[in-house]
Amino acid sequence: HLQEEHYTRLKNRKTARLEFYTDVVSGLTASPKALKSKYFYDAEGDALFQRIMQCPEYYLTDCELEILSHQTDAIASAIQASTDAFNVVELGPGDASKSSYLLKELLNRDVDYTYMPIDISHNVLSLLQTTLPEQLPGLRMQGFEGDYLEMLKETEQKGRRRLVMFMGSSIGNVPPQGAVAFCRELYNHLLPGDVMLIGFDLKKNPMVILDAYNDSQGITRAFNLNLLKRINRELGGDFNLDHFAHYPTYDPHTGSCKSYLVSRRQQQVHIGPNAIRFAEGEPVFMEISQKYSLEEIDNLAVESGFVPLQHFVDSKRWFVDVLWQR
Ligand code: AVI
Repeated sequence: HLQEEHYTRLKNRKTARLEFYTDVVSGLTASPKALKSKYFYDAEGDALFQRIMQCPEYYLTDCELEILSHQTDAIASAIQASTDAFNVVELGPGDASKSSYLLKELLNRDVDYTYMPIDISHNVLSLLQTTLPEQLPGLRMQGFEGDYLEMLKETEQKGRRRLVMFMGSSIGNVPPQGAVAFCRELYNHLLPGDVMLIGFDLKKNPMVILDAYNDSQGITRAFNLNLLKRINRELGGDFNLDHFAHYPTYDPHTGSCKSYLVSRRQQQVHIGPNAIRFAEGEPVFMEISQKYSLEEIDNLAVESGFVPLQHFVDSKRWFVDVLWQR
């Protein structure tokens, strides 16, 4: 059994590598050039994102932590009012530092549930497996390794609804139309009565937003450049990181915060057998972090079939966790 598991993991790694390669080459030979931000998160990218979350400019994490730590009671009550027996699923739990407030409150209320984190990273899940039961005695937990939507099927349990948490404004990392498609997929993978708790970053003073993606220590810059480093290491690329500049933007009308890497000169980069030309000043689109208004979020719920139940905003009204029901 262990051998089989090991073999599947190796095989998965191989297909993942191939997909990374084709995504990168097609993205960089397209016009305009683009890379997918999901590839930011190798071990070094994970560590850089941890450091971003510690930056004074990156307000998102603090705001959402404030919501979960200060409004735990209201959130738990709203969930209990909307469903009977349920399990708690979390998409991309990280270290579960946000969700653990709610998990703890539910344990205190003697709610009988299983915590089911879903992540593509084996490391994330095995780390949680050791840290969480210590932190939350009595917690029943079952991790699911894989794609969010695929694994969501596996979390179905007869006679139990699900609370599905998707924190951290990860939903902002797809463009608004993609968010509608993703939420519709979620809807299709859930059952009537299931609820979602989703974190969204709100529109606010554009300077506050731009600063969050242009921190003074240059960690966000390193986070973007790290993808080039990853391409060099994993795909045999020869990017010179000094030849690219980090260019963050925010459009307060659309709420789209987009970052680019701009080629500082005319140059040619090789990735395996591919030679890729960059003009001087040519941008590579790296990431979107979409910001929403509360009204836009309610519309997104309705457009994808959900009923918006409640908003939980932080004291600055910079971030919201919303409760939706299928
Ligand atoms: C993971 N995600 C919600 C972060 C964001 O704010 O879009 C990723 C990030 N990119 C730059 N800084 C943080």
